Amino acid sequence: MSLVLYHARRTRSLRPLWLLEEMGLKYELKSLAFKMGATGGEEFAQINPLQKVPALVDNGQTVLESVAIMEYLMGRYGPTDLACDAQDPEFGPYLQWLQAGESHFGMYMSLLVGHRLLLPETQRNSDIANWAAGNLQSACALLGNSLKQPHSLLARGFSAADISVGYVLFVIDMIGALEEIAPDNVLQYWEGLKERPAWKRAISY
Ligand SMILES: N[C@@H](CCC(=O)N[C@@H](CS)C(=O)NCC(=O)O)C(=O)O
Repeated sequence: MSLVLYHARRTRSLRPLWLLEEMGLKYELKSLAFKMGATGGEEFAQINPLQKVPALVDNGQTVLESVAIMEYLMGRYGPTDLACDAQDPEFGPYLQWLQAGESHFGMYMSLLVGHRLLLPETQRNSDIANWAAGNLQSACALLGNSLKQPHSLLARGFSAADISVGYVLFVIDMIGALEEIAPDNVLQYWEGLKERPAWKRAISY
C-alpha cells in the first residue's frame, strides 16, 4: 500500500481524510492551496486534469470523487465497521446516505456557497442561493427524521455515511448558515460528530 491523498483545507478532501484517520491507515498527505480552476497548478493537473480535490493515488492508480475514494479505501483496506456489507439490514440506508452526502446535499451546498460567498458579487444570484437553502432545509429535515442515534444515521452506530453527510454540515456551518437550515437534532448530531478524535485530526491538517 502507498496511499497519497491530495487535500486542500476545508474542502471535500476532508471526507477521505477523516475516513483515513478513522481507519488508522498510513498515508501521505499532499496539501494544496485551494484556488478555483487552478488548485495545485500544473503538477496536480497531471494527477487530476479537473484540478479538483480530493484525488487519491494508490500504487500509481488515481481515484477521483470523494465518496468513491471512501468506498475504495473501505473495500480495499477493510473490513471496517464504518461500512455495511450487502447482507447488513441497514445496507440500503447506508448506501442512500453515503451517496446523498455528495449527490443530493453536495449540489445544493455548492450552489449555496457559490451564490452567497465564493463567486464575485456581480455573479451571485440570491434566487439560486435561496432555492439551494430551501432544498438543504428539506434535506436536513429528512436527515433529522432519519437519525437512528443522536450521533449516527444507522442504529449500528457511526459509519462512513455520517462522514459523507457530516462534511456538508461542516461547510454549511462554516458559512454561518447551519442554524437557519438544520433542525435542532441535526445541530446536535453535528456537535457530536465534531467531537470525534479522527475529525479533529483531519480538520487540523
Ligand atoms: N464530486 C466531487 C467534487 C470535487 C470538487 O468540486 N472539489 C472542490 C473542492 S470542495 C474543488 O476542488 N474545486 C476547485 C475548482 O472548482 O476549481 C467530489 O466529491 O470529489
